[in-house]
Amino acid sequence: MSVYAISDLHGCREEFHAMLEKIAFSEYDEMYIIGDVCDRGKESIALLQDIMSYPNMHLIFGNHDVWLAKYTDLLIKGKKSSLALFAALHTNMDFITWMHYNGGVSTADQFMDLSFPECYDIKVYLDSSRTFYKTLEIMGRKFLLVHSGLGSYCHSSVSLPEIPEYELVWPHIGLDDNPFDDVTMIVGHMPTFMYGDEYDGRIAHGKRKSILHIDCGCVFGRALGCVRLNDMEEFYVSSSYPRVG
Ligand SMILES: [Mn+2]
Repeated sequence: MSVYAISDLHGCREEFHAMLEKIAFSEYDEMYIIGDVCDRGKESIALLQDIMSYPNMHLIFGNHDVWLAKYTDLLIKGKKSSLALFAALHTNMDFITWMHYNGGVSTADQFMDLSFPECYDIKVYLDSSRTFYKTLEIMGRKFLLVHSGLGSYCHSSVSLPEIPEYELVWPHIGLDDNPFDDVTMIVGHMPTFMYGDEYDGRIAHGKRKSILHIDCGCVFGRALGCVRLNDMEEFYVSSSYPRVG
């Protein structure tokens, strides 16, 4: 049995399935998706539905998953009458930020094209899988999986349950921002090319601390990265998206 971590799929469904094939993902394996399934890419909702169909895939929320979970009710209302959406677009800055600046429009369109039962399935899934970090121990090695890192709570005396959700999905962290000496952190959120050209399209490793940044910028035309936690082998699938950023 192998345990894998992947992050920031952002609707890159084709690349995700290519990765599952590459690693020969089976029913005996586990996959942790460290946030941001939807937005920006082409097939956000179909990808989310694929993930929902695997009992051995586990979602840890990222900021984009928080948005979708927060607004499923509004989008379902919008299917009945678009007035609800118009009202939100005039009054709700957070909704506008998701829609206009973070790729939410295409996700919302795809969601509202579904049948009502499919919409409710997604709502129930997101409500029941609302998780912001996961600790694991594999082959004697301890892991902490979290979308953006520990934000301003990055100190070794921190108690994970006390960290506000916002700090686990939003702040951009440094390459070495792991406060623990005996825990390997696996994070996404920040495409690795933003840490420097030498990391472009590759998983970035902390220089002094045990931390892997695994968002290789697939939706920005780089690559989809995945790491097998049993032996830390890395896998890559090239992106079909145009290179931006
Ligand atoms: Mn993110």
